Parts: sequence; C-alpha cells; structure tokens
Amino acid sequence: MSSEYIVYKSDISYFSGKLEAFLRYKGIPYEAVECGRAEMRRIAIATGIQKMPAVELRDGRWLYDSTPTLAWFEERHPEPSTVPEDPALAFLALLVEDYGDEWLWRPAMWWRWVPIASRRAVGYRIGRAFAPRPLASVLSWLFGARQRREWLWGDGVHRGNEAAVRDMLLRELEFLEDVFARRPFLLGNRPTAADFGYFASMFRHFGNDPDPAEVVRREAPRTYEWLARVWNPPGERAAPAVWQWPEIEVWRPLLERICGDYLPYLHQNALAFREGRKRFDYRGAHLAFEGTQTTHYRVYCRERLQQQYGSLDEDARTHLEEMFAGVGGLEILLRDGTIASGLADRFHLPQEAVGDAASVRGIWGQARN
Ligand SMILES: N[C@@H](CCC(=O)N[C@@H](CS)C(=O)NCC(=O)O)C(=O)O
Repeated sequence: MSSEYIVYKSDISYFSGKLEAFLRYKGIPYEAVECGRAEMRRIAIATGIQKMPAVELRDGRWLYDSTPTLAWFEERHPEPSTVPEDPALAFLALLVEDYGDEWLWRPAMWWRWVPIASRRAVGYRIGRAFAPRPLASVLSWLFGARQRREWLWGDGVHRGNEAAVRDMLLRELEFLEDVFARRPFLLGNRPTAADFGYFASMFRHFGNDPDPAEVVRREAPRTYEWLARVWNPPGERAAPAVWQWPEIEVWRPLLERICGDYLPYLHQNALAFREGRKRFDYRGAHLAFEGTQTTHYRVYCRERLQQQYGSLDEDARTHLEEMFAGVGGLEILLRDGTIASGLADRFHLPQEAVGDAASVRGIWGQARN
C-alpha cells in the first residue's frame, strides 16, 4: 500500500466528489479506487454499509460516511483549516453541510433520473461499472427505476409536488449566485464544510449530468466557476483565511429553507422514528411529501447537529439566535429534545473492519444514506 489512505469512490458519486474535493484542498495524498461490484462488496463487508465513499487506512481500519470522515481528517490534518475560528460560524458551516448532503439529495435524484438524457448517460456509466457490456443497458434501466422508486415516487413525490422538487435547484442557484457575487466561497476566502456540503450535489449531479449542467451554466455561471474553484483551489489555500459572517439579506432564502423545511423535516422524521412509523406525512413551509420514508440515518444527523449546538457557549448561541431570529429561530432543532438514533457509535471513526458478508446487498436493497 503506497499511500496512507485508499479512497473507494466513483466519479459520478455525490458524496465521493465531496470527500475528494476536501482531500485535494487539504493537500492530503490518497490512492483512488473506482468502485465496481467487487469494491462495493468489499466496502459492505468491511464497514457494514454498502455505500461509497469509504476510506481504508493502512492499519486496516475504515472511515465511512462523508461527514464524520471530513471531521476525522480535519482533526488529523488541521492545515489549511476548513473550520472558522468563530464557533457560531463553524456551527453554521456544519448545518449547511448537513442541509446540502441530505436536503438536496432529492432534487439531485430528480435531475439525474427523470430527464431522459441524464438518466441514459449516467445510467449507462453505472451499468458499465457494475456489469459486462451486454448487460450494462439492462442494469442501467433497472438502476434508474430503483432510484426513482426509492427516492422519488416511493418517497412522497408525485405529480402535484414534482415541479417544486425540480425547482429546488433553481432556488439554490439564485442563492449561490448572490453569494459568489460577493466572495469566492460561502463563508469567506476559503472553503468550509458548508462549501463541501453544497459541492456534493452541485459538482457530481447538477454541474455534471447533461440536463441540469446546462441549467447551471446558463442560470448560474458564478456557481459553475465556484465548482472549479473548490475542485482546484491552490491560490485560496495560500491566502490567510478571512472568514465572513453571512449578510442576512443574501442568506435569508437559505436560512428560511433550513428553518422552514429542513429542520422541520428532521424533526418530523425523528418523531416518526421514535413512534416506529415507517412513513410519515411531511409538511414544511415550501414543500410537502405524503408518505415519505422514515430515514434512520437522518435521526442521527439531527442528533449530531443537536450535540454540536449543545457544545456552543452562550455567546455563540446568542449570535446564531440573532441570525435565525427573522426566519423562525433554531428552536425546531431542539424541539422534543434528543431522539436517540442509536447510531452514534457506528459513526465514531475509524472503525475496525466488521467482516460481515450479510451486509452485501443486491441492486434493490440499499441503506437510506
Ligand atoms: N451519508 C453517506 C452517504 C453515501 C452515499 O449515499 N453514497 C452513494 C453514492 S453517492 C452510494 O454509495 N450508493 C450506493 C447505492 O445506491 O446502492 C455519506 O455522507 O457518505
């Protein structure tokens, strides 16, 4: 093993792009392994979760799940820092990272798997990575059908709210264009977890897949440029960090979505999990999903954010309260207290390889992020 880290990834994967951009920015060398069937099997057996990216360490232990993985690397390789010194700003970066990871997943699924050109192009690539040429088209079709069922039509999306899911992309582009007119990265002259969280969907789905990429280029050229900047930021790395507190008039639309849609979603999902319901009717300020699937992993996301918020001092909380005051406040993050996911230990990294072949799933089975 020549490098200290082996990164199992795919060049069209949302979360692989996020991790790789972070490693490139940090200047951390790694050996990249493109995932096919054998590699996904290896990940599943080692980590118990058949998801990429995953990182194999020289001592045989593993990192997985991009959020705790980034945090682990940040601690081990603190320079250049991606964490603002101001704890309130650091919390905001983590909140935006989580929003980008989880809330933009659904529109990313819509833009990849509904428009026919994107579906065919990306589907075929996946088909070829996992099957020999004669079977690639069939696998591509099956995979697209699985994704649409799992994340759209079988997850609360229907004719009545489909346009709103599609247009989630446009709302994000409007916001990002306003930010990048003022600064190179979301919170200043260097990327933070907020940039990497947004980058996941923007780089590998919206800025890559044939249909949405054209929308991004036309509607949001500054965002298109930011994608390249995050991917290849040597100039910014050399400059001393200057973090900037968000201008409320620019950030209001995003803060409204976080407080009005995403945090209520996390809350309602956690309540459904506690009550043992497999599905629930989600209601947010701008969107509604009837019979959306309860997602265990996102109960952990909320728990993690609550812990991060809980570790802030009085000053930082006051700062955040002031910032979120006009959009409903952060009370919704704390409502009903901690609803334990029971997953915290599993994401305490690094982990020994579990060696569990029972975690290997076929094409129809997958963990929900
Ligand atoms: N929460 C995980 C999510 C990882 C994830 O969803 N990975 C996708 C690719 S972007 C995957 O491996 N999917 C496998 C499948 O759909 O079976 C993270 O942050 O890394």
